[in-house]
Amino acid sequence: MIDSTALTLQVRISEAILGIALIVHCAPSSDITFRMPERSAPRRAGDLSRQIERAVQATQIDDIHTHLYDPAFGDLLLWGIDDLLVYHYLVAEALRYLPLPFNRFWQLSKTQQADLIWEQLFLQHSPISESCRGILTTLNALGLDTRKRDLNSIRRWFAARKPARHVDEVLDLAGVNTVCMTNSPFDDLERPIWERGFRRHPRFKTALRIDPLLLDWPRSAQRLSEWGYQVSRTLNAKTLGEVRRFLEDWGTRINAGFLMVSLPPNFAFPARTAAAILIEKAVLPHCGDTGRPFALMPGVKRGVNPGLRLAGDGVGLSTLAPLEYLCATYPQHKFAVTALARENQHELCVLARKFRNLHLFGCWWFTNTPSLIGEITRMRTELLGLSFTPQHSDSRVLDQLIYKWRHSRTVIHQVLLEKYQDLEDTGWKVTEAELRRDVQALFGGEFARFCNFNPQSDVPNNPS
Ligand code: FIX
Ligand code: ZN
Repeated sequence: MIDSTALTLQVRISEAILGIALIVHCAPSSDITFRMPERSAPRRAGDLSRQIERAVQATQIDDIHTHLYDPAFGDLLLWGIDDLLVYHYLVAEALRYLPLPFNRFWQLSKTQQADLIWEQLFLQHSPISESCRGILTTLNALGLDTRKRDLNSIRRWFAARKPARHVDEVLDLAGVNTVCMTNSPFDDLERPIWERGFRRHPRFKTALRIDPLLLDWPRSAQRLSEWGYQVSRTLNAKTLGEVRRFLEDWGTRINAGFLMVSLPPNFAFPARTAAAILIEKAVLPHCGDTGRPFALMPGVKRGVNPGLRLAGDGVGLSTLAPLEYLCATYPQHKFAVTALARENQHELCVLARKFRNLHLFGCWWFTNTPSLIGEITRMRTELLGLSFTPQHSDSRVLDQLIYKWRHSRTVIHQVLLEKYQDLEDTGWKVTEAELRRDVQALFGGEFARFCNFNPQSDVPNNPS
């Protein structure tokens, strides 16, 4: 029921609007026509949702950060149920329940660890965490019956897979076109394979990872010198020149798309630390010469609980002043950034509005959960439109591509639906071709544009 005061108010408002409309319409110097909001034949919400879903499902993704390896790296490419179960995300969750000293857990074989994790996280408790649910999404998508809860039959199914075919089948099932690896010359298992040379799989791209170089210089100095670079522990001109030669050699050898480092929350720049000096005097000159972007991943506290090994890293709020300084001081350089702390996301968006040499990507690690992907993606669209990359998978096990992208696609679809619905409410109609264009931008197109873009000029370096 509408009471009479409300009715009177409504009539007055309508009259006022009509009055304004007449004034605007009659004003001779204006070509603006004030119209009552009108929605001509609005598309039904269900139709819009289906069109967005089609675009989100059909668009092949370029996954810009994973820890997967080209199949030529043999056992370094992890896949199958046991690797899925011993993923460090699940180890951290299982060891909360397991009444076992950490070192006893690490003494077990991979199969035994996987058995324990399955027992604790899937049988003793319902598998509702994001990482547990991910395994079930993956198995279900591969056609396995999750209702049976039969780990051994799942193992038998994977054992019958041919690895070479499995790679392409998983990429196809995940709707992923290419994955970018994390390539480290400091990894003793990986380095010799690059040195020997191999035939590259066309769907595996490269990024040069330099955490040890920047964050553990004394040890890296020793390694570089073993590899024939004339470096001393002191960061003098000769040493910095040799570090540049090292970056050049490895950037070329692996054909790196960009350089990458993860950083602790208190990373400082400029500063008199080895990391800051190396960035200023070796990494940035290298990026300047080659046009390679530098990807920074701030916010990780390594080894908060070392007994958990890879599962023992934590998160901290980063100071973003160093990033602001980098973007402002090196406008010709390109910085791709994902921050680990939820609380850093808003400041990062604002920073990206100020600096077009800054590209935000992904919901990294502890933020790769449906609720946080939704929140962060919504915030990014509201502040940056479509000029960011909402997600990377960070997969360590091939089959994870299936769930990480299924779950992310679902959330990205929801956010886009809200955003396009808001547009439709104004009368604006997005065509299906425009939807596809926008989703392609989000799923790799925008990152590719950023990589080819010269932030100093008005036109892309490489218009294509
Ligand atoms: O530094 C990184 O690239 C992180 O993604 C990893 O170190 C981390 O262990 C991980 O797998 C997160 O997803
Ligand atoms: Zn990673």
